[in-house]
Amino acid sequence: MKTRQFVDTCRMHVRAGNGGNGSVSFRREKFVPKGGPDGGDGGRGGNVILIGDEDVDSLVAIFFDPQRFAEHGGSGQGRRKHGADGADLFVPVPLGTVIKNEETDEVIGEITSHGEYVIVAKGGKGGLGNVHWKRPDHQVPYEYTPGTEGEEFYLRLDLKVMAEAGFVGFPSAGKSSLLRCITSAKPKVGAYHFTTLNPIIGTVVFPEKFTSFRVADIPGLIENAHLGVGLGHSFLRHIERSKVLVFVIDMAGTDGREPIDDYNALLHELEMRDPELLKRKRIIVANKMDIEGAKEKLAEFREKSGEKPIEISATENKGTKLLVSRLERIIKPQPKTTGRNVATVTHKQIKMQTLGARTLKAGVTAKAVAEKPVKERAQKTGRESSKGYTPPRELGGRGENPTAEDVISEEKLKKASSFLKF
Ligand SMILES: Nc1nc2c(ncn2[C@@H]2O[C@H](COP(=O)(O)OP(=O)(O)OP(=O)(O)O)[C@@H](O)[C@H]2O)c(=O)[nH]1
Ligand SMILES: [Mg+2]
Repeated sequence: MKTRQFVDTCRMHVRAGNGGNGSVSFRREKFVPKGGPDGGDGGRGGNVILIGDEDVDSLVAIFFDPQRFAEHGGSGQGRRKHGADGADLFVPVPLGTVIKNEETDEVIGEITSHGEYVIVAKGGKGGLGNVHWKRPDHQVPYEYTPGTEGEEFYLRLDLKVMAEAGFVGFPSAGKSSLLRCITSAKPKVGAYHFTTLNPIIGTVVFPEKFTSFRVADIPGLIENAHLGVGLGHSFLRHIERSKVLVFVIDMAGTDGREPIDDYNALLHELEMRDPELLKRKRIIVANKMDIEGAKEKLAEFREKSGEKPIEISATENKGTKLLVSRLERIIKPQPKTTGRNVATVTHKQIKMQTLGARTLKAGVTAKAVAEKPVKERAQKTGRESSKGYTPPRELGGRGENPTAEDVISEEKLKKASSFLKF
């Protein structure tokens, strides 16, 4: 069966939950005649949130399941019961995901670290129940507001793999063999060109230091890759953010190639992609040093290029330790913090932020909002109690929220639901 394990671009259809409707209800109870209106508010719809997860490597899960819809808010009910809030939908994405609106091509956000998130579709607001319209001269209100619709978008996700080191080299130079030596990744190795068809990420782990860094092996580059020859040069975007580029050169000159020509061709291809890539730190690896004649070619290469490559034999696993220690010195990996499960760690914080979002001013951090006493926050946002919401002035209320058009009038309601008996 043909399987697909790596996807670096995909479409996604997101829809946040609608807000629940406000309720129209009147208190009916023994010994409480004409108990008055008691219709509660609707709950808010769930948001769709993309969250960075370092354990996710590609967009394949979204590619096969592109429609992600969050839960709707529940409707309000009698006895002033507030409808349930729709649950937020968290979609884990790999680090390095760029999120674009497909229609406008506008970049909505970019996720580059573990736990970082972007709310891509906001849930609708819950409607108001009829309890908000009660006045001494309007004791039987039938007004309410429906919940607003959740946002809906078509997105384009593009992945630029976030690996600290990236391998570049001609096909069959031994990039995948080298990745096998220094990480536990198991990319396919073959004695034919273009064995690797998509980027492979491996992790170099230092268990005693609790650190690690990631290395990307991308498909081979050849002359004129920027014109689309071979597999093209679009894979270079996966190493665009690498701190260090590792040039893997076949020093044995298999197929009659000259190592120095390979090196110059690689530099040219990088320049055609982005001249900035030439300023990146680079390590040159002279691979296949076990093959006869490699030593002479290396001497020639050194002379012509002025570089000092690291001598390696990937098949015999020689010289790889030196490469790893050089990479470590440049990358300086930091120990990771605990509590890596993004969904559980951040869910609470995000909820706080989305609830407090309307009171967030410039310079006020989400943390400060989260630390404010709940009551104070609730009164400001009008979330915990319904006091914050008042009908518009035209309808006898004190506030501006909601507007007159939002309100379903008594007349409209009766027309629509003449069968209802209140
Ligand atoms: N003798 C020798 N052969 C090597 C060495 N490294 C790789 N090879 C061989 O070279 C061939 C290609 O190796 P790969 O690791 O698949 O090369 P690659 O650069 O990943 O190639 P693509 O994926 O096609 O771009 C395989 O047959 C390897 O066994 C080495 O150090 N010494
Ligand atoms: Mg390969």
